[in-house]
Amino acid sequence: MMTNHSEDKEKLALPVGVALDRFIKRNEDAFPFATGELSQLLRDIALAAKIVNREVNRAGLAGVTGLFGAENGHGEQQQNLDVIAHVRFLRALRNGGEVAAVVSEEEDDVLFTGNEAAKYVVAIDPLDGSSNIDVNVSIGTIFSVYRRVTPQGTPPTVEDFMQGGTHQVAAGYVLYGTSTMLVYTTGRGVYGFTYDAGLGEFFLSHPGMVTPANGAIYSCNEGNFNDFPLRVRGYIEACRTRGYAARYIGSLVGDFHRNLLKGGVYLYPSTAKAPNGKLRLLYECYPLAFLIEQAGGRATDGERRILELPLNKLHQRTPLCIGSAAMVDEVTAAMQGDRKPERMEAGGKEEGRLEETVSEVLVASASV
Ligand code: AHM
Ligand code: MG
Repeated sequence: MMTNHSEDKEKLALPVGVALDRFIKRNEDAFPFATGELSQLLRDIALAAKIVNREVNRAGLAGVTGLFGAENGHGEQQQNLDVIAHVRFLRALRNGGEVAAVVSEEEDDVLFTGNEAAKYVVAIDPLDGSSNIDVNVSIGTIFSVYRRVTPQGTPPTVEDFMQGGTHQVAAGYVLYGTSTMLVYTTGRGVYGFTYDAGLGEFFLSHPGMVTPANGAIYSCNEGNFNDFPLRVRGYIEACRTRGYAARYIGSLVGDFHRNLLKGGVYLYPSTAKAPNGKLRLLYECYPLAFLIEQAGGRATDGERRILELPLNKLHQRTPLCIGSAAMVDEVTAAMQGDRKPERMEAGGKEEGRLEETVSEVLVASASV
C-alpha cells in the first residue's frame, strides 16, 4: 500500500516554535488601532538583548570583564559590561526611532535620543547583578516602557518618567542564564521566549506565565539578617522553621525568574546600610511588579503596593517584597507591625524579642 508518511516526516522535523517577531506582530494585528510603534520598540529591545547576550557569552574571552574605572550616580563602581550593555540598549532604542528618551541606571539624567516625534520613553537597568558579571553567574536586563505625557514633537522631560508604575505600557527582562530568555508583558499576561543562538532568534517557550499562588522558597541576602527590620527577621525565622529553601543568586532577574516559575518570595528590605532599601523603583521594582501582578503574584514595599508608590526622583530606592501572592501577603502583613507599633501596644505586647516576633508572624500567616 502506498503512503506518503506525512506524519513521520512532520515528527522528523518538529516545529521550532513561534518566533518573538511573529508573536509581537500577531498580537499587534489583534488590536485594530495599534500603530506598530510599541511592537517595533520591543523588537529593538530584543535586538539589543541579542547583542548584549553575545557580549556576555564571550565576556571572559573578549577581555571586557573588570571595572570600567568610573562610578555611576549611586556611587557604585561600573563594570565594563555594565557600560557596554548601556551603550548597546541606548543605541538600539535611539536608532529604532520609537523612543524619545531613556533613563538608565548607569546615568544620572534623562538621556534624549533625538527622536522628539516618538511616542514612548524607556527606563532600563541595562545589566543588573553587577557582582555576578565577572564570575559567570546569571545576570539580566530590566526594562519599562511609558507612553509620553509631554506632547510628541516637543522635547521629552523628566515628567514622562514620573508617571508611576500603574502607567507602564510594557515591561520585561532579559535573563542571561543557562539559556537566555526574554520575558515581557504589555498588560495582557506574561510571555517568555528562549533564545536559540544558532538561529539568532527568540522563540516562545513560556506562554501565559502564571506564578504559583504559594511557594516554599525565600530569597534574600541573609548576610544582612541582623540589619533587617525585626518583623522581616521574624518572617525569615518562620521560613527556616518550616524548612523552606533559601535561594539567593544576588541577581534580581535570576532570583525573580526562578521564583516566578517555582513559587517563592524575594525580599530586599531596608537595612542599616540601605535604609530605603537597595533596589531602584523606576527600572527595577516597577517593571518586575508589573510582571509579577500580570502573572498572578504580588509586590509590596512591606506596606504598599509597589506599582502605586509615588516616584519622587528618578533613581529612588525602595524596599521590595515580591513573588507568590500568599507569601508576599504574609510578609507584608507581618511588616505592618514594624511600621505601626501602636497595633502591638493595643495588644499589650512588648516588642523586641525575636522569639516573640516569630510567633506573631506565624499567627499573621494563619490569618492571611
Ligand atoms: P545592581 O543594580 O548594582 O546590580 O544591584 C542590584 C542587585 C540585584 O540584582 C540583587 O538582587 C541585589 O543587588 C543584590 O544585592 P546584595 O549584594 O546586597 O545582596
Ligand atoms: Mg540594577
